[in-house]
Amino acid sequence: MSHLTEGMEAMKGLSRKEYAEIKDSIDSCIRPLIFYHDDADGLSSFLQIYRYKQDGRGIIIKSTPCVDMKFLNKVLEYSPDMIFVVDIADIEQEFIDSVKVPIVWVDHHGPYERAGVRYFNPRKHNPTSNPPVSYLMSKALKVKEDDWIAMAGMVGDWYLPPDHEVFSRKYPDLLPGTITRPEDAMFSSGIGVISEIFNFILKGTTSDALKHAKVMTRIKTPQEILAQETSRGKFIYKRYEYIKSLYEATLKEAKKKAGKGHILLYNYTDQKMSFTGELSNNLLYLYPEKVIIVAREKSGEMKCSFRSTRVILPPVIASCLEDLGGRSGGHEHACGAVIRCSDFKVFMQRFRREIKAILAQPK
Ligand SMILES: [Mn+2]
Repeated sequence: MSHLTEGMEAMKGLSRKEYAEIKDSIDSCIRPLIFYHDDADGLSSFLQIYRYKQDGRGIIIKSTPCVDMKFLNKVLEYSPDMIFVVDIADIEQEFIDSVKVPIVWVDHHGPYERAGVRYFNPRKHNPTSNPPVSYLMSKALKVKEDDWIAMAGMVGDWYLPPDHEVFSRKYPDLLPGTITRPEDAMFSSGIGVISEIFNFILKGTTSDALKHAKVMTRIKTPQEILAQETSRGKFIYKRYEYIKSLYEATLKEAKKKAGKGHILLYNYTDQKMSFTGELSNNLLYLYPEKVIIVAREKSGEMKCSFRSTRVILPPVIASCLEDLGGRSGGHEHACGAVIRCSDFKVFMQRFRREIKAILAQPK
């Protein structure tokens, strides 16, 4: 192995200096406004900042992962002295130019070219590196009591950190030492349940989600929720159970779509709640050989989530979308796209053909 590749291997996250800069900015502000993605990784990243600081306000970014001019009033309303943006793929340049408040952006998508922000993204060093933001935040802040919050975020993003054995020794009930694959942590461990709780309490209306996220800022231990030891824990668990029952019904329908083919396509319509990300992860776990597409129909568009263990998805999706004008983005083996309903059939014809050709090549 050359020195260069060794260096690349070592660089899975951010540099020591960058972690220190993130921590310093959190230490130096007094009224942080924190924008975060509406999933376990986003919530975990928010919670780590808020719990460390014991102050601030969180704003959940649902649907399109971009902080744009729609959110300017949130900034004016709270008048923060610093803005944090965590686990959000993009920030509109106009928003950056308009807020007149320092912005610290920690993310693992893209990277994008933006001016006037302090942008921390491991993909700027190594384009194949993709540790969750909850991992980056835990490396920056190193709060021992919040290690379970950090791990729930990572596992929710299909990731186990290199030192997961340390966590297993401290919390054998949450992550048995026998578990070494992130998907097993996600679907068959206590910490996986916490991840699912993080994902599920963010469902529904924004005000419901915020209410539950706020209670999460005060929870001391995972057992408080899992064993419903306190009224706070009970409050979180009850909401989780309710959403879980809705989810299970949808998953049951989706499993019926698994046939003999290479592709499992499940489409559904739900006006209130999206389970698209969770369903596609769960289906990939159950059918690891298949390319998974979960598509939710809303307002004339198909909001799709793609998963595959083998195919590098973004270029395939982009080429199938070429003249159709949809949008797509995400990671190599987990990504999303929005496609007009009227174009979906054509898209799927192309996609099936492409996938068939790719899977026909030797591994
Ligand atoms: Mn996310």
